[in-house]
Amino acid sequence: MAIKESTASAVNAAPRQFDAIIIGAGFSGLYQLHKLRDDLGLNAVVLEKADGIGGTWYWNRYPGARCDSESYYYCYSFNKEIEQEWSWSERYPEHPEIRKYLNFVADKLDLKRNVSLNTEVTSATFDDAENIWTVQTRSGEIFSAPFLITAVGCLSTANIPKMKGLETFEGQWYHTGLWPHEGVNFAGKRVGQIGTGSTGIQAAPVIAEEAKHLTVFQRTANYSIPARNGPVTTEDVRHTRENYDEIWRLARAGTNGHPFTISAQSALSVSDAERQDIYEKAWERGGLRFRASFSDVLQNADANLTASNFLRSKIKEVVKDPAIAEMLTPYDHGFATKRPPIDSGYFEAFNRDNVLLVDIKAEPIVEITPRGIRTAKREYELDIIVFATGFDALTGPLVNLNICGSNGAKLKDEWSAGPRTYLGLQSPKFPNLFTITGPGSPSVLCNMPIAIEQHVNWITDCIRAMRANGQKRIEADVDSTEKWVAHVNEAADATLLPMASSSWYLGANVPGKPRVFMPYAGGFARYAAICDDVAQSGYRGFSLS
Ligand code: N01
Repeated sequence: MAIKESTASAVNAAPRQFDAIIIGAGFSGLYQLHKLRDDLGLNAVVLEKADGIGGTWYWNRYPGARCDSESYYYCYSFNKEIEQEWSWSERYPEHPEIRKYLNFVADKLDLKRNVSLNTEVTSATFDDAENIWTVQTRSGEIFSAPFLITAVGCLSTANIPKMKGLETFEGQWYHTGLWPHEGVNFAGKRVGQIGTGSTGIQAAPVIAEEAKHLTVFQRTANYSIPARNGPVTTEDVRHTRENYDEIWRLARAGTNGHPFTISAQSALSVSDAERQDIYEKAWERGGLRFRASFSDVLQNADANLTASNFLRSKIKEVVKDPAIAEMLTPYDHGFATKRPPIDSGYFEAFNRDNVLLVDIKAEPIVEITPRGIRTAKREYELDIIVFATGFDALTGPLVNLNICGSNGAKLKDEWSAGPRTYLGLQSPKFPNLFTITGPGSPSVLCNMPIAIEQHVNWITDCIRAMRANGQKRIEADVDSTEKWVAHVNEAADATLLPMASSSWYLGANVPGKPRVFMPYAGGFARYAAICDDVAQSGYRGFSLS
């Protein structure tokens, strides 16, 4: 049974003291708790806003929500028993199965007793004299600890566009990242979906099957690769279990934490026929691995164009109406310069009689009316509006915690021109605060569990070393942070990633957000080696006392 947050009586109570406070009970918070409690013997607590564990997967329950990484490697790698006991049912796990997995792990390691559910952190303040973080919660309860670790996820702050008239809408509206647990009954309903990112591309075909009518409001056309989802066979499970060491070795050795290698050959080094054959095979195999077809899809614009053109031709093959196919074809960015979605029947959905595509660049949304959505051309009558409009990614979940560091420095102000971190792990003026998969680390460019484990292991080793040396305070230096921020930009600029002007990697999806490329694009293996080297050097670039 998890710790339950006490309510009114807790107001103004003395702080509950811990060795470490972890915010968030998803993949990262749970593993961090295990490491600090079971390896270091610390009195650690996880504070979780929701009434269950799961983090991102607790909230993302929209129709079609499943993982785009394959199940056999979208999981922890630190525990052999868990590896051997758990088996996935599908190539891409659906959201309930991921929550089931996390509950299985939490129960197996007896983690829930140190998780305080229904505990929303509203602020965190550092005391320079004592080197202590004090965390306040929505109910007024106070927690304190020398170490504060944010495990709040990268895609956990919903981006709900401020659309004129939304409050007048007489139907129901939902954001995909805050989906009602009881589900939404689409039967007989006219549904409008705004957004065609990874989420919208997963949701649209499922909603189209259930609803009377679906109107998809598209701002930017997107590429998508078929997922080719299917059941995991007993043979698959056996093979995975027997080969886990090699699977993890491959995942950690690569760029994106996936257990496959990117082809060594350039897309421009082969004949047209050979290239077409390679892309066709990758298309048939499905999934994110498509972008590993050639070495330079994300490095060379001409190489990228070959992949983009292949995928554009596929849209025209699948979608029967040439005018709709043309509207669905992206021309403003190259394939994979934005996070590439994978789908189960997305383009096919536009062949259905009950699905309509509206290009809101050609006819912008003017307002939400009591009866639906009015564009510059006409009103679309709707019973339900689904906002698949993404997240205030990476920085949103951190800035919203109201973090106040050394000498009253506010994270919100320090990051007003974009996030400034050293290794994505710490920021100057915020001593003893560690961020798991924060901006400036590979995070969202990576298979998340691999990125999470690397960060949790590094943070745990750092705290272990500090305790062994009698050190009480660690803070990223300004100089090392400036250099790291410059290196993050340099790594992004060595790829085609910054070219997608509407990418959430750049913060472009949130009006007013600074345009800064946030994740580290230098590759997971390279990043992990840098972190290891910093640790071995005695934490170069940090001040310890
Ligand atoms: O969000 P997005 P998402 N008016 O930002 C549009 C991960 N994920 O939730 O492109 C009209 O990608 C916006 O248009 P534009 C994955 O990393 C993982 O789909 O900005 N439209 C876009 O079409 C993914 O990348 C899994 O012009 C507006 C869409 O809404 C990330 O989550 C599964 C708008 C938002 O797309 C985010 O994906 C699903 C406005 N005001 C997602 N504002 C897994 O497999 C935004 N849009 C684990």
